[in-house]
Amino acid sequence: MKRLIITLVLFLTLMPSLLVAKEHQVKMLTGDASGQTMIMEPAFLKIALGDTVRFIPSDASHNAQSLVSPKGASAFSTPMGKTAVVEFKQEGAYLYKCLPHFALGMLGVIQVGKAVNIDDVKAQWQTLQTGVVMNKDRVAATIAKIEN
Ligand SMILES: [Cu+2]
Repeated sequence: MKRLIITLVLFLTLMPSLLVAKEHQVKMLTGDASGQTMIMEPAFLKIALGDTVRFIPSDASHNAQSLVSPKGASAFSTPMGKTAVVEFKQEGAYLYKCLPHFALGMLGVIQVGKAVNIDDVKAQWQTLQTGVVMNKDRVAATIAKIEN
């Protein structure tokens, strides 16, 4: 009986963190208050496995689509200029872009749990960065925030 009660208490204590997925927000902004342009806000976001992210464009010209994802994760692409929610079901780091503003450095990172693919993201950025002409340092700084 005592063991049953302990099990029950443990279950009830851990249950909220296991079952309740959180929703996070990323704003896709043409400009922010500090004068930065074509920016994901926040550019780096750490979430838990199973959490969702609501991508909110400031106007019709932005979307979010995955560039580098962990192995086994499905790619995502939100509709242009529309708010959309993406669920992250695979652990690891996701590098994503706004399709029209990739060259302007409109990229972001979502880390889901442990960044199991950190080396792959950093290696692929070395190739991808040749296509980014603006805000390249900002993207590099965002990628540098990925850690295990
Ligand atoms: Cu954009």
